[in-house]
Amino acid sequence: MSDVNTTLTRDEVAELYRRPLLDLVFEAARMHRANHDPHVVQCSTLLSIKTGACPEDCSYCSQSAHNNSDLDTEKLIELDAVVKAATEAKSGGADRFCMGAAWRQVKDNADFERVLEMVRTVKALDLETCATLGMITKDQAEKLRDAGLDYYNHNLDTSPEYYGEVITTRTYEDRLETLAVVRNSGMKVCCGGILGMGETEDDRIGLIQQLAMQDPPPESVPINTLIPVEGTPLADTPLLPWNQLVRAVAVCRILMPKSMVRLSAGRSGMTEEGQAMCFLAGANSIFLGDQLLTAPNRSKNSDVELFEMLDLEGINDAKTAEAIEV
Ligand code: SAM
Ligand code: DTB
Ligand code: SF4
Repeated sequence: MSDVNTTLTRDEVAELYRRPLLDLVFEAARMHRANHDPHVVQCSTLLSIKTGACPEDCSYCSQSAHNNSDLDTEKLIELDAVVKAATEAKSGGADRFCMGAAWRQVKDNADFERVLEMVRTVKALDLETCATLGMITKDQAEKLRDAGLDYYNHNLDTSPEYYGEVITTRTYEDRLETLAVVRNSGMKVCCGGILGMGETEDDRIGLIQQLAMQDPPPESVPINTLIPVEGTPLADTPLLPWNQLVRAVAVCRILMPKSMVRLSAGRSGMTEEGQAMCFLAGANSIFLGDQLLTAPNRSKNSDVELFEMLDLEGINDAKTAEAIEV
């Protein structure tokens, strides 16, 4: 029997979200321990394979041609550069590699053939593979699947109501359609959003409702907090209070008990105690490495120290194993 609640109401999600914080975290931790090893946090590394000059107008994004960030643009990179980055990611302790391209949609051209080759090569390095390339067709999804792509990332970003305040060049419906294409191809779905874009608590609840209502729910749920980027319309957005992030992580864990809940962009702006609370509430994946797609990430060394402090496993390199033994 499916345990997916496709009739989940906004009020049901709100009831969870607004429980006393420590009761909510306690329930999420219980759910986490029933479904996952609570001592393991999976590590992924990101690589931007095509950077900037994106035709979409996502108001948070450094890569949109509509925004004025001072980012250097770059055409689709060569296969060699991907092999180098993936090899380094693996020896640096990641077991998952995610490639992102600043495209509105995938086109059937030589670039797509090169991306397929990238996927084959990264998969052959024995890394879990994920890509986020914008909208894709059924045929493209099947080609990516056949090349060895495990997950396709496509985020809903926020609630249906707030979405139009953030992006106007692609609709919520377009996103749901792309997600259906991915799901039907047999690849795993990676779908989450961004918190701290000036949305209300009700919008955060609405986003989680949309994620948890999918049947089946996404196997992977990235929870990003806004990285404010100079030159974007959201550059001066007030910081999300940490307890809101913890609540969102906990509700995702309770409503999508088997999914990977990824504490994604924005960790650089968080305290270590705040991150610890997110791991307790069920987050079980991070991005490891000094860079996300275009923005800086926490340093790997500080994450090694954090994992040691919290007795967490998941950074798989020899140096870390030694450090943990000491
Ligand atoms: N162009 C593709 C797309 O949007 O479908 C893929 C790349 S896009 C950069 C991947 C995701 O990164 C976005 O959906 C968004 O959720 C997240 N993201 C982008 N900029 C961000 C920022 N400044 N802060 C937090 N998350 C961000
Ligand atoms: C996701 O939800 N977060 C990652 C991944 N999917 C591709 C991307 C975060 C990007 C953060 C901003 C940047 O580096 O440009
Ligand atoms: Fe383009 Fe993706 Fe950035 Fe939107 S989030 S502007 S689609 S790269």
